[in-house]
Amino acid sequence: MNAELRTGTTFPAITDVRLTPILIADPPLLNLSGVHQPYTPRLIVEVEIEGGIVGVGETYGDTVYFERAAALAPELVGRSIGAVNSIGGIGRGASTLLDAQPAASGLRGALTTDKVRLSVLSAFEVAALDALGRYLGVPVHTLLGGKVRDRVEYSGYLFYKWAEHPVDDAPADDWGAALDPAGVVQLARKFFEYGGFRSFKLKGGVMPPDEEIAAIKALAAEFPGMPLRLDPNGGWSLPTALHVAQELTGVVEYLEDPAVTVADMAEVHRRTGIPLATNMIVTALDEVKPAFDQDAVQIVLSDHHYWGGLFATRDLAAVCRAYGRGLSMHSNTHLGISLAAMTHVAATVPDLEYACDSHYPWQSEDVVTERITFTEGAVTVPDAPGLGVTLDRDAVARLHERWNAMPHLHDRDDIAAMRRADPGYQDPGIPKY
Ligand code: GKR
Ligand code: MG
Repeated sequence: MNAELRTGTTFPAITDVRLTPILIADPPLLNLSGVHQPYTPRLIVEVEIEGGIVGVGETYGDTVYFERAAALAPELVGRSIGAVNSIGGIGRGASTLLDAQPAASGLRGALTTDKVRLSVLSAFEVAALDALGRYLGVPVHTLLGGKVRDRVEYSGYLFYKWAEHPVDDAPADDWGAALDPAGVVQLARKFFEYGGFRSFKLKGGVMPPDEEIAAIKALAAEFPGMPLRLDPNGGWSLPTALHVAQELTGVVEYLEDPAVTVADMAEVHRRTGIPLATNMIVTALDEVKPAFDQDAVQIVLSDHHYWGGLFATRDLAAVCRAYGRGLSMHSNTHLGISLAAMTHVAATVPDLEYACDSHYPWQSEDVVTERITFTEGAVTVPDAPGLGVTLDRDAVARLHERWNAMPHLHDRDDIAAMRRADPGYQDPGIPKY
């Protein structure tokens, strides 16, 4: 591309969009609903522009996302790469609750048709920004207005887990089992060695609440002064949530989704004063007002996938700032493309006071040629053009072959995965405790 194009108002058009669903190895991490499958779906998006530059994006990969992406992708073709904002309007329409809620999606609030659309468009937007950044020779954070920090802090995201999946031919991991307070502390030590994390989050809703309280207290004793969080994904009744909040006030920096309704979250905060974070009751713009009006949420955990992209994440940051709420980041199983996207946008948000969540340490496989590393709990903000990652096409092809070979795992279902270990297992429902 010539300099004239770069300085003018004409930008190359998108010529092709490629979608590749993949299955990536995932350890046996336990949560409210059950256990992670040995392999989890992700969708890789490649956006090619005139001149051959390709940008990459990543999003949730279950069937509902893949099908929507396939339906919307043709609408990208022909659009100018200089008009990334126009992507947000693709497929806009009335939003309805999805008839069949994919099993693991409930851990991030109710799934609507619009949340699926936004999750797809976010990957299109990230890929377009990657391509635009490569075309202009600037990093994505510059396209978002510029970074205000050079490093983005992440918390060490701990899970109760089994040592291995209870099925044949499953991927192995070196993290070991963590099923009691001593196991959780041991896991935290390993996480600290791995990435020097300066804060820890424990995925709760797994063990009876008093055991999880004991695990958090054991972490506090082992890592004095370190910010800690506990997240049962809305799995506690109001009395249980109040009990945990009373026990952990002053021990955790916040509780995450201790209850599942706005009213119960508001009650927990009103009666205990403990700060509450969510990635379940504020997951879309129309959920902001009721939760903020009732003071049910003090920190919103944004997820650029279902909020609709990196610009949408910055919009959410402005809303939180206006209401005096904190912002941090939610994470689900993801790879290096999404970690890079999270890091770019987080680098541009001025008042990011809490370390972001990331599942990335749990992923032994990736689709980028160089794994992203955590040093002293932070990722250095990439300054190379675009996202600053390179797609490993061989890895994508390999993981796509696995997706072809394992149709029964195309939709993440933690309940079904638990049933493979315990055929009589029933969905505990909410509240679990
Ligand atoms: O991966 O088991 C998991 C998590 O529970 C995930 O599904 C949640 O969406 O990590 C997430 C959270 O913070 O709620
Ligand atoms: Mg959460």
